[in-house]
Amino acid sequence: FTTNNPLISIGATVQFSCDEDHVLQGSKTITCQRVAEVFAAWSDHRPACKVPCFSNFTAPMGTVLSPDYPEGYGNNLNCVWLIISESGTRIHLAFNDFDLEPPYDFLTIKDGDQSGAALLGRFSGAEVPSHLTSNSNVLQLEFQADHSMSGRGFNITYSTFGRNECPDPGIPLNARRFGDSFQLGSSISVVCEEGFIKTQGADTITCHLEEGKVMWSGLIPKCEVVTLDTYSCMDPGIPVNGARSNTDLSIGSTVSFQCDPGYRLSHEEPLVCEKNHFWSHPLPSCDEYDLEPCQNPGTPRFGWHTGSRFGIGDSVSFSCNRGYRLQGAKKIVCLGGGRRMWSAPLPRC
Ligand SMILES: [Ca+2]
Repeated sequence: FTTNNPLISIGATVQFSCDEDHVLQGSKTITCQRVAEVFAAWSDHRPACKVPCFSNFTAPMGTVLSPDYPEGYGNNLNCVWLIISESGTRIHLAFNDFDLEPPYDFLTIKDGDQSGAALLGRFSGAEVPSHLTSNSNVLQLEFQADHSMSGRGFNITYSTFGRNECPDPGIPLNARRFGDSFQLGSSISVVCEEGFIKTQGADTITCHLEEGKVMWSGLIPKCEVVTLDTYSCMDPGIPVNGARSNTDLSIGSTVSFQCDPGYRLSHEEPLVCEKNHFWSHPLPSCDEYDLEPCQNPGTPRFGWHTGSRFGIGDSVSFSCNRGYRLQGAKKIVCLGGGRRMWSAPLPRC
């Protein structure tokens, strides 16, 4: 609504409209009314232009924002957005910001059209989900909010790409990218600008086939400023289900890791902080392994054992024949671990 006239007379009506990306919420027309002898007021509040809660996106790239992002999305919402790309193409979603009231408000993403759409993910809370790619040319984003409390909402950018192509990884901040082809088999390299350090991803990633899907061989690199003490490496972290033995991260120092029972290190060599402020290897992971039973411990000569189960946590007790004394552990327990050991050696009688 625009006017050159600062004064609007009683009885005049004003019409509002929104541009095509928004829907009008409230009264489309309001009238200037007399309220008392000397007062006038509008018949209703001024309406607002809102991002529609239901819409289809058909442009090859775009942004999906939650209603009123980032001011808070309000209550009682059930929004459905469809991203529809050309047939034979796929859709890539990058989450730029995400904050929904857990667990009552959530975003569900489905791959495909209404019937038989596969669930790609259901997200809530403040953790920004990692990027997603569809297998089909349609993505459904369903957003539900309950009757109270709201978060900032979300800001998602999408792009579309061909079936034998990887999604455009963009040019990471503070970096130069080499390679412009995202076709299957192509590689791109990322070099951080001076003063920035690669905190995620490999130098080169290749668009390849993995489990029947066309995808980048690794994470898109990230270059970040790291306030590095001149004499140390960045904290390498601690593996999940594991522990770290050393807290000295200075150049030349060595850090090793242990895993909780039932988990095994993916590689044993300790990490060494090298002169270039990088660790000699990536952080190992603690991987679960199948627990196998212990072997039958046997019976001591002049004695016997009770207990016939040799699984993890099972125990076997020993006794000696009359006239013999037991030397060693009376009871042993099968311990977890790759070596499937008993808690003590076989006792003697
Ligand atoms: Ca809520």
